[in-house]
Amino acid sequence: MKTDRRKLLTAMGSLGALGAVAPWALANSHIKPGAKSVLIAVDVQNCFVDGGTLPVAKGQEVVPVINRISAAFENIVVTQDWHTQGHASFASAYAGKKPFETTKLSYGMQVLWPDHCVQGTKDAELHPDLALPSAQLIIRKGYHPKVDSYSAFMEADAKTATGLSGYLKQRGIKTVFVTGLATDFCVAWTAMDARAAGFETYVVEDACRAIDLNGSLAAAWKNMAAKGVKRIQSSDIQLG
Ligand code: VGL
Ligand code: ZN
Repeated sequence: MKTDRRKLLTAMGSLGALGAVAPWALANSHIKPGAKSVLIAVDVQNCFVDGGTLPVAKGQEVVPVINRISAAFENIVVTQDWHTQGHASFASAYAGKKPFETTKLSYGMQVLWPDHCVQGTKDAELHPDLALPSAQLIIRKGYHPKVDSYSAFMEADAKTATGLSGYLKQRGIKTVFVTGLATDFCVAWTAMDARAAGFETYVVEDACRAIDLNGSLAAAWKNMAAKGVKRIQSSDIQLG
């Protein structure tokens, strides 16, 4: 008798716990992007995969994931990191500086990178397996010689807009899904600026890979969460 009751209480306890979970969290593929959603594929370029000038570990793994979920989107925007030679974000532009060190520029701290994604080079081309033929806009960023731009919306000086926010708003877009490279730099900054511009914003975690420099990945997720960016997996997106 006593044990039965305990069993019953245990069973009720787990039912209670189940009841506390939002119903959609139990089902897969609960997010259906509509006509007012856009998929942004950030910087899926030769530069950021093996053989590139700033390879992100397992960077190429984002390609099939992005290709697959693209079927769910009517609207797709692609970005390209697009630097001038001798760009201010390159360590080689400063005597005595090495890649992954930092320096202070007029707009604040700048991480210094290896020379990468120079305009017109093979390194700056989109990854050859990225298959997004219906993409409507390619936005290039980081082309001002003295200003970096991790974000697809706003350059690092925090005042020069790329025009992407206006483009999306004029097209009636309300929701942004961010994917690509790198999670903790261009993806995170793009997602946070999308929120700041008023878009509902998702980052599709398994459609991104990170550089993770001195804890930058954990910091990026924390900063994104604080700004209301939602973290999801590609399996959360309903295809077709
Ligand atoms: C990126 C570092 C420098 C990125 C671009 O795409 O995340 N990271 N330039
Ligand atoms: Zn760059």
